[in-house]
Amino acid sequence: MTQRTLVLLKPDTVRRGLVGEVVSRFEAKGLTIVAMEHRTIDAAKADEHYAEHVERDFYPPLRTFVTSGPLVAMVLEGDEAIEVVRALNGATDGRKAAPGTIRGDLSLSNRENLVHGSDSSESAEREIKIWFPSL
Ligand code: IDP
Repeated sequence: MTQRTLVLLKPDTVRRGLVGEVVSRFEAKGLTIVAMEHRTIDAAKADEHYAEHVERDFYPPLRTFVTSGPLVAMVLEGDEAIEVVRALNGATDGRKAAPGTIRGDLSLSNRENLVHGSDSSESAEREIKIWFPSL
C-alpha cells in the first residue's frame, strides 16, 4: 500500500553535514520525496509535533535540541513508507540501533539520533498537516 510519512532530519544531521548521506539512503531505497524544506522551528512548533511527549522527563532537553538550529522536514512516499522509514532509521537509541540503519551507523546518542519518522498512519496524517498543511 502506498503511504506518505513525515521525516525530520534533526538539527544534528544538518550540523554534522549528513543531510546528503541520509537523504541518499531514503532515495536509494526507492522512496519518493514529495516535499522537502529547510526550517528552524520555535518551541510551540516542537510542542505541537511532539504533543505525545511534552510531559515526559526527556522532553525539555529534546525541545531545546530540536529548536537549536535548522532542520530539514520532508514527506516521503512509497510502498509501506511508514514502516520502511522506521526500519531505515533504526532503534531510537543510536548506541543500540543495528548497524546498517541510519542511527546505527551514524549516531551514538539516544537524543541526537538524526532522524524522525512517523510511527503510524494516524501520526503521519497528523504530522504532515502540521509541517506541510498544503499537501
Ligand atoms: P522515535 O523517534 O524513535 O520514534 P520516540 O520514543 O518517539 O522515538 O521519542 C522521540 C524522540 O525523543 C527520540 O527520537 C529522541 O530524540 C528523544 N528521546 C526518546 N527517548 C529519549 C530518552 O530516553 N532520552 C533522551 N531522548 C529521548
